[in-house]
Amino acid sequence: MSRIAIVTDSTAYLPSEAVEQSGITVVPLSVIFGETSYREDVDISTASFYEKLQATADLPTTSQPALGRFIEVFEELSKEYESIISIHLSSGISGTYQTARTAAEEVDNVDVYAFDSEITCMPQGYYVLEAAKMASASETVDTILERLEEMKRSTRAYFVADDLSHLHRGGRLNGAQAFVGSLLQIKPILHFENKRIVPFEKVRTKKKALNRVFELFAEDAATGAVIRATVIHANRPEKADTMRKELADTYPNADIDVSYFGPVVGTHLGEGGLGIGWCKL
Ligand code: MYR
Repeated sequence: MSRIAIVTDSTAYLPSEAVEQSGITVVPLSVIFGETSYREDVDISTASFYEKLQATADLPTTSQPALGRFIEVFEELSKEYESIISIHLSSGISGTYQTARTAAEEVDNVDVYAFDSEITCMPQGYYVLEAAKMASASETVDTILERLEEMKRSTRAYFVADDLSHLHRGGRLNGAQAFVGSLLQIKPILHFENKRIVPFEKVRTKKKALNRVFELFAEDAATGAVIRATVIHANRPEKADTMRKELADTYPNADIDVSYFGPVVGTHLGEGGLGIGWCKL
């Protein structure tokens, strides 16, 4: 039995087999349609979420897990583990990490280390999988946290939304004041800077934006470094698979998968969003 438990939140959108095999505990965030709250991947699947989104005029909102839920999870794990590493979506876009930190202070019989991934989706998932692998190899908390910081330094993610108004409405788009009058006309490439989502470059069409994201990926991949990458999509699996194949054919040094923007992130990014995230191994 590993002495270190790994916890994350649902926005890592990890495949359920990986979660089960690695013994990871996932705390869900929720999407709210009208009066009804759905924990993502528990009460609502990603497919049903996008169906519901297409059928509703009242756009959903999201909420982070309650403090009490984190306390329950940490207390339960304290029965079997000495330490917990709890890895969360960027503190610049959600209060989840801060809530996990507060819960960590409330529990007595286990050491909880909350880790701000400063990103979300599968790039966050890569930290979680690495931490779980290291925990099962009996590495120490310090070694695992150092490795996660090292991964953070080489992690990149660039993404494009079909309609920026969702991010704007939810208050998750920073540094775009200049674009506000023309939110529907432009397709800026977005990325994380200092934990927040900001425009990286202003581009007029989605095609040009995605080509530029390919170029940014190429700058790292062309060095020959071993790269783990993910093409992330908001209900565009075929497009994501085409992108994955194109990248995999060009860069054999990159291990590329396809992942998705699930309900909570999809609420803010909107259907049709696409991106690539990667880190050097
Ligand atoms: C909450 O209610 O606390 C959740 C807020 C989630 C905000 C998500 C914003 C969109 C993130 C796009 C990420 C792209 C990563 C590659």
